[in-house]
Amino acid sequence: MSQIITKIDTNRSIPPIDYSAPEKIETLTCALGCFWGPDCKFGVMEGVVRTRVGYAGGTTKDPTYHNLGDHIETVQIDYDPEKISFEELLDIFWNSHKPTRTVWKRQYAPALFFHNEHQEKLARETRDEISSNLSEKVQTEIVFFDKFYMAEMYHQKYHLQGYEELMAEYRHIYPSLGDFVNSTSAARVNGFIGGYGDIAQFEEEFPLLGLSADKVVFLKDIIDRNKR
Ligand code: MHO
Repeated sequence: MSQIITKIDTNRSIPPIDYSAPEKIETLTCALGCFWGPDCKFGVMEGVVRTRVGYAGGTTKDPTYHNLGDHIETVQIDYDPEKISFEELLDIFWNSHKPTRTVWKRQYAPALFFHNEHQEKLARETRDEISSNLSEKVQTEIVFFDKFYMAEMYHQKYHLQGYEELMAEYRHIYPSLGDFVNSTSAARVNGFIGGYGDIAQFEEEFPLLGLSADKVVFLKDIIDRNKR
């Protein structure tokens, strides 16, 4: 209910990209080392609705960043299956790490946490295919998704949170950090800042991001610098 009230508050303008979410949403949960990067990489992709980072894959109850136990830094992506497929996201997963590399710390182990049989089948098939072309053993874990613990707020959209100029606007739009984390606009902007997406995509999407004109210029400068 409070969500709806937020959305009709005329003092704040919700970014157009956040007006509505698709009816059908699917989730991908995976680990690719430090979760700040994959939060950006997936967050910028068209079809990705929202992202969050957290901990999964272990048995320790209520892990925190400084008390992770046997959990892994994990990113969770809600996406619109009409716009992007699990296959495409899985492809990015495999292309974003070296599956044969020995893991030096469980916190950074690559893993795919499947949510259903369809995801499991595709994950195992692609793993076998990759494995058949390699002489070394694939170390990447493919395991059933059990539980995801949300990471501390300062880890969410980490790169974006580093820019006070932009955060001031987001705080105005989304006084609650939870709404900020769930924002597609925030996911895209975090991704652009992290070095993903390109100027062409930015030119197309900036009118939907809900940023003021000078912050659009500010962000474009960051993207330009990233690409140099
Ligand atoms: N090397 C990074 C890892 C952070 S990530 C959330 C750092 O400590 O700055 O594990």
